[in-house]
Amino acid sequence: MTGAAAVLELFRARFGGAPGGMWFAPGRANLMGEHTDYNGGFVLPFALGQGIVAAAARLGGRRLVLCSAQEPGSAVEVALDGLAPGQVTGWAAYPAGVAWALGAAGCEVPGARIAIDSDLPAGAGLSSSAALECATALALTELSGLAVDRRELAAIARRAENDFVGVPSGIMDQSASLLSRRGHALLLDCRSLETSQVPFDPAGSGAGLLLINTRASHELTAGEYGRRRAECEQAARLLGVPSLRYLTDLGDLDRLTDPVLRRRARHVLTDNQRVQEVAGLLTSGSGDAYPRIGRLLTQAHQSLRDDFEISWPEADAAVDAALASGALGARMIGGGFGGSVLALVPGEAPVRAAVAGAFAERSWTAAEFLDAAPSDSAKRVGLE
Ligand code: GAF
Repeated sequence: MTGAAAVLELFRARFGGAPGGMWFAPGRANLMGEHTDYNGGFVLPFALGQGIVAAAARLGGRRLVLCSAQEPGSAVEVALDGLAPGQVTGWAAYPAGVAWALGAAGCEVPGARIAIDSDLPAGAGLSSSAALECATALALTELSGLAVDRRELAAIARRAENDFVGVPSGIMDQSASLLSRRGHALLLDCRSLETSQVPFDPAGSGAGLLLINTRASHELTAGEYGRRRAECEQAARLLGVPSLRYLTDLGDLDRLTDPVLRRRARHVLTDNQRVQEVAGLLTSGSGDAYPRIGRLLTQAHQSLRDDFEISWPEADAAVDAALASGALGARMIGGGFGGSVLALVPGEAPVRAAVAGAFAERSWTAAEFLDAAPSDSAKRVGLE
């Protein structure tokens, strides 16, 4: 049993009765633009078919009662009145943070029971946290009949993560979960927050997307993410620009005397350019678009590995094995230090075999291969 049926069963078993509705929010993969979002730059993510389902019902009294199929143990109860950052920890901080951020945005949040289920592997860098926030945000607003614009909802979900959970992430993941469209990647300008849907159908051009969970778990709260963000802010300050987004010329970087800051800024500048190049290639529909996008993916991996220094051994080995077995390109995705690799492949089988072999040779836990179909954004769901 999966998806809506499983979460409905969980709701009935834990709370009794039927939910008022069920909402699905997808995880994301990112085609291009890593660590560019909080630098006011460009990103090009797409929603996955996998995500979080929340079954929710209104509850008299000002409290949330939360349970999750992935978190055995008793339900977590959160009082809504006087809710403040620091009061809730662990997985429940994400939905509680959304209730808090909605309240801070002037949305009257009802008491609710919420049961949660996920088919996203945890720690795989596929934005299970943002999916949890977005499923909760849709559930709480729709249960109370509030129509909140999706861009605003993304900002609210991000605020939950930044200010309630304490992770200094950008706006990419929540935007991907709430604004994506099937068969498209979402081009997001993180400075103006303008978006456009870029047709993205590799299968239609004889290429496939393979998502490789390296099983090296990633943890955004672990400090390195925040350190990279601080380094970027320092580089922007030294260069006299509001954010690294304003850089357009590699020559500008010579003014940074610190080699580490220079490398960080170079990654952001070149990745912003790669996002625009990939979006241009996809829009042009040119015959060699996918081989060229593949090469850009691999360049991005090199930049993330050497300039931003956030790759990890399993990702490097997966990228090398994918390229050696015919992939058009491959790169690590997400915040770094663990998680997944995205490969653009002419055929999956040789790449799967090569990656599996590379991991077995090193006695690493076997990698997991996942579908990466550009999918629709969060929505209310029923039982199929
Ligand atoms: C994580 C963050 F949540 C995003 O905002 C983004 O910065 C990403 O890492 C790196 O591109 O997913």
